[in-house]
Amino acid sequence: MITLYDFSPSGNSYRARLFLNLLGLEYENSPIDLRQGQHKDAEFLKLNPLGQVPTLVDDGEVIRDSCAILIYLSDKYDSSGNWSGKTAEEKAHIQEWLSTAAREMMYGPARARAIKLFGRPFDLQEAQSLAHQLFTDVMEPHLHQNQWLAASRPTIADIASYAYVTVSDEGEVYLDNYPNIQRWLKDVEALPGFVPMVRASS
Ligand SMILES: N[C@@H](CCC(=O)N[C@@H](CS)C(=O)NCC(=O)O)C(=O)O
Repeated sequence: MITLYDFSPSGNSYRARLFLNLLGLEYENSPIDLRQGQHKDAEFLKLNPLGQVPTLVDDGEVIRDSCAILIYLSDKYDSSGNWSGKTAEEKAHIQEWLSTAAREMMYGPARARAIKLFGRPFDLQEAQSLAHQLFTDVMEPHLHQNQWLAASRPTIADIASYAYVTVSDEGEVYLDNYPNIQRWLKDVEALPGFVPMVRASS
């Protein structure tokens, strides 16, 4: 039995939730309310000493970190290898995007959103500028040439990247100048099993 500990407005949690649904896997959702500080409860810290969501438990195996969860689920439950990459080149390109999702995506669009929605104490202009740099220099040109991020089909690179791009407007980072990113968002949304991100502002 898979249990996902998550917080619905969290984009990192959404990465795991979206992928579980795309794979059609049954799982139990265990909400951890960050606003109530539940992620620092002793019971939860026993599972994930970092006190972060998402955390996934599968048959006693505890996986923390959204990208690690994507790797785990694809390796464990997608025997085709479509999601996790089939060649050295695909695997390397997927890893590039997972690293980008963990760094540039977090310091850019995710941070801008966290400042606007949750009052996190960072520099909004800097985060918005990093987001536009990522979109302008990296994602838009790549998606102008390619339908998907890391292969000729969707992979976990797309799932990791989609979460914070789709709600970038919640950090007042708008996608009007990025037609290829907008097209790619729609392509992800057309995947069978897709579930939308819970917009924190809704
Ligand atoms: N690298 C981790 C980051 C997880 C993370 O920062 N989660 C946030 C919610 S989006 C959290 O739990 N924050 C609470 C805290 O760090 O105290 C991942 O990708 O899952």
